[in-house]
Amino acid sequence: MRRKAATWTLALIGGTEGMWHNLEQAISQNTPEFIEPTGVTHMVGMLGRRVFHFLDNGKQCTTEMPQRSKLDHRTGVPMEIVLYYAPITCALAPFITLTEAVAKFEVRPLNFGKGQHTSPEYLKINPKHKVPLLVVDGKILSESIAIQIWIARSFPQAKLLPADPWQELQAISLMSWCSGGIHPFLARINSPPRVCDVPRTDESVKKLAAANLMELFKIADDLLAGREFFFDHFTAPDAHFFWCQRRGRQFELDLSKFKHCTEHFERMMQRPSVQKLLAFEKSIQAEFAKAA
Ligand SMILES: N[C@@H](CCC(=O)N[C@@H](CS)C(=O)NCC(=O)O)C(=O)O
Repeated sequence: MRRKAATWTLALIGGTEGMWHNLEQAISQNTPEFIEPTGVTHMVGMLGRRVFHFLDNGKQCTTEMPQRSKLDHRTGVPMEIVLYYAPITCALAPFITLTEAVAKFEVRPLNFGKGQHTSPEYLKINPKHKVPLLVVDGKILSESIAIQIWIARSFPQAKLLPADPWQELQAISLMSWCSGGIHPFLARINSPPRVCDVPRTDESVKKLAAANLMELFKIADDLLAGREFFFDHFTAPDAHFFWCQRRGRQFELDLSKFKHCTEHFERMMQRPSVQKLLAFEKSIQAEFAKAA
């Protein structure tokens, strides 16, 4: 016990990536809420997943785990992670998981209002003209689910997918459902003419999409009954579903009858990663409004 606590102290003071990794491992194996006198710094608790509260010579201090880089497994050199993103979109989900992983990443916001996603430069890297798009050391990865799996594999300490192989597949299945089952109906409400060019049918397209979504949110509500998250802790599907639910609410679907979904949404809103995302989104929207 004393050796582990000493590791924590070192991690708090030294703060190299390896030390923080040790600290995190120590925390996952022990309860963080103990006081262990180890020289000058005493760990007294953990606020959220990454913010630590400790005493330094009797003075209360709070520190945040520094962002970590994904290291290239051959060279050991930190990899450059870039997320192409746009406010409101499903690119919010990988922003949340990268933040949960305390990953060091750069966000390149695209202004959809100005058509930046259909610019020749962007089409060169993503002919699908969509976000999210992840670029890792110049290598391009599209599609939310592949991106989420890459993040989960690259930052295993964040446990963004369940450890059990069958449960992991269940998580991938859930994300596929968010992306291929729920998202297309949300997209229809967002832009009915993209799926039906018969004049004066917009309202009908929206109504049908909303009815389908109600059925899908009911399924999610049943899955979330009696649980905080889809699995026994926060995982990537929670981030993806959070985005689906947020979009549904933005379209003023009445989701209030889905009690477990509502509780999940509120729980997600409390997470520091989501708070960070919302603040970031606001700043980008303000920037885009100025540029309009
Ligand atoms: N299947 C893709 C869907 C991505 C997607 O539809 N993104 C929307 C934003 S939510 C987008 O970029 N739309 C722009 C467009 O279609 O031009 C995924 O899951 O990554």
